[in-house]
Amino acid sequence: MGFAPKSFKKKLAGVIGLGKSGRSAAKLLASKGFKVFASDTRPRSQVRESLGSLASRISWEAGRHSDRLLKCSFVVKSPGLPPHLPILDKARKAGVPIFSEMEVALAYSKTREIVAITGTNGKTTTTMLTAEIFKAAGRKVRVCGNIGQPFCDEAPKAKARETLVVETSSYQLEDSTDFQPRAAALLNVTADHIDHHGSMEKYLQAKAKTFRGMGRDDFAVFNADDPLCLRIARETAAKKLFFGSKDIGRVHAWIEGSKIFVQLRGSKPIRLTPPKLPGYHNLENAMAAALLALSRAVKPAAIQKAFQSFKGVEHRLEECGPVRGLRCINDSKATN
Ligand code: UMA
Repeated sequence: MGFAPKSFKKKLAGVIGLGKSGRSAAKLLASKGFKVFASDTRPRSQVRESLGSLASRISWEAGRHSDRLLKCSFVVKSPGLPPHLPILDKARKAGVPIFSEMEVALAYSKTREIVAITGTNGKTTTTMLTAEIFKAAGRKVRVCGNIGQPFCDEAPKAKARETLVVETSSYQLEDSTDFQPRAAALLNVTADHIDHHGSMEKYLQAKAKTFRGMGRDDFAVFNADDPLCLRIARETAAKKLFFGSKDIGRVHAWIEGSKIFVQLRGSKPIRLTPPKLPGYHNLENAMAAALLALSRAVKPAAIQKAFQSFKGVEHRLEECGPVRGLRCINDSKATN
């Protein structure tokens, strides 16, 4: 069962980890009338500094995760925390529900118009490009998630007509249930974060969670050239859209020469000039973003407009000029 705020009579919320997501969750829950007890293993002075004015509005501990957390009605787990941290195992044993920061945030959101992007690589660029396309179509957009803006900061502010464009990581997904984006894309899957999840299978299962809750009116976008994406595609009830280099005629977005073509069922192929970004993978990112947009009834002209103006994400495969004949690229924002 997902996070249902009204089901907790005691209104005692635990938050584990006080980085970006934990702080945001603690602030949101305190503003919704919960008594918050938050816990972080960093030294007291550091935790106090990062909490700022929130330090006087909630209870908190530093340097450890004490059993006081087990007295809470539920706990919110920061995404980066190892899934089998002793305090989390104790919570499971004691029957204390564990929720992700994403799930808490979405419970307070008024919009159902969620567009999610996940995958091992390319998430941030595709999230930004997708948001730009929706903006070019005149939609009101909020961007949050793994991209660096916590869900709890943005999702509760979203009005019913706004679109939430979210970057989801396997860390955020592993503790979430009831996640139902209206459109979602899986860009690629390669071995990653095995130290955190414990196995490739568990990593895949976390990624698959984006698509399992989707319904028959939702749209799921997959990379047709990636066997692991195809495997996850089998697990969703959503309408499937594929992009890829091969099987022209069976995919909904493909590349011919320097152009991208997109075609939804029953319509004519649409030719688009992709954004000027380096690498084949950025063509894949653009195809995914275009399919997400078309599935939410964005007009091709808005996609093309955003493709033309999109300059990429700062510190992501950013050209920084030649140095002594070498082409230099800044990719310092990459997490892999
Ligand atoms: N902590 C504990 N106990 C522990 C371990 C950590 O209390 O046993 C505390 C640390 O002292 C620290 C806090 O937990 O104060 C860190 O929490 P966190 O690792 O969940 O990090 P946040 O600052 O909340 O940032 C998270 C995401 N980080 C991770 O998933 C590791 C950010 O993604 C995300 O931008 C942010 O939430 C906002 O949503 C970063 C990332 O590297 C960019 N993601 C991975 C990736 O892209 O590969 C998944």
